[in-house]
Amino acid sequence: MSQTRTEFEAKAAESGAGATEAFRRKQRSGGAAVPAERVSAMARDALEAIHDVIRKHEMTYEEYDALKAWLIQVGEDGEWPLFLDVWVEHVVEDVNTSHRSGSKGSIEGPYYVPDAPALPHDGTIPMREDEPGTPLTWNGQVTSTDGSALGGATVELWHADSNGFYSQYAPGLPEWNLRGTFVTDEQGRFAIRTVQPAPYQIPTDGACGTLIAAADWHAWRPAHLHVKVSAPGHELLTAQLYFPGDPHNEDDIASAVKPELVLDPQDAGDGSVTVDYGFVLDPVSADAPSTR
Ligand code: MBD
Ligand code: FE
Repeated sequence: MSQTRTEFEAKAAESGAGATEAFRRKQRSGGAAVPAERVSAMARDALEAIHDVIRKHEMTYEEYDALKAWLIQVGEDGEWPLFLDVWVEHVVEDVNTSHRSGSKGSIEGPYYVPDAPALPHDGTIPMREDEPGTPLTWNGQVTSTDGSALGGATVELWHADSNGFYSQYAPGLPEWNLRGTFVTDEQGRFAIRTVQPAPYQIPTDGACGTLIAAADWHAWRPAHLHVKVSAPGHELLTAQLYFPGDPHNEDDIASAVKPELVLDPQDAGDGSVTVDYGFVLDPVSADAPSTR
């Protein structure tokens, strides 16, 4: 990768390869075996659902071949993580967090990277000296469902820049740009300085983009902040936060917006924006499904 390339030259196959590699690293450390009965039951139902679509629409052989060619392309472009996280993960998230009484979560998506630089409870996320975008100051508190403050909780934040690109998935950006790990103070509080992200368009030059163009859909997610919030004895909360008025809050391609996740930013009057938003974590209970 040459140093003179910029984020605007991002390629689907490059971000796809990166997301595939990152997923494999995560799997190695946390992959659990799925019992054969569940594999059998879910695979059979998935195949039957596909058979139903073929019968309902009387799929032609031309269409079957187009499907086969497209599936091969998804793999070649490394876009399985993108495809699954955009069109499937939101249901998995829903099923696995419905027991919670604390804060709503949302999907992780393909661009999380663990072990982002550690910062104090009050800190500025790593960014370029001339980082474009509206400065954003975010104050919040992490509590448990009983209202007690969670000091020493971890708030991992990652998001696209004001051009809609993620560090490590587009060229020309510093490795940890707009990625940081904050730790709350004794009152569970944090104060984060960053910049507002832009709406995000998934790569249009790969297989997912081919599907979007062929179906005449759009490729947009609303502007969003990604977080993972964790504290000992509590379930990990993976969430995304959104900005009011974004046209794509209503038609997110990844179906990951919930009304509870829309921020209420205030104009600070100096060209920057402040926002208050905190998290309530559910204590771990014996019968809760595992979530990451
Ligand atoms: C993203 O930035 C994202 O958050 C999701 C869920 C899918 C694709 C790109
Ligand atoms: Fe994202």
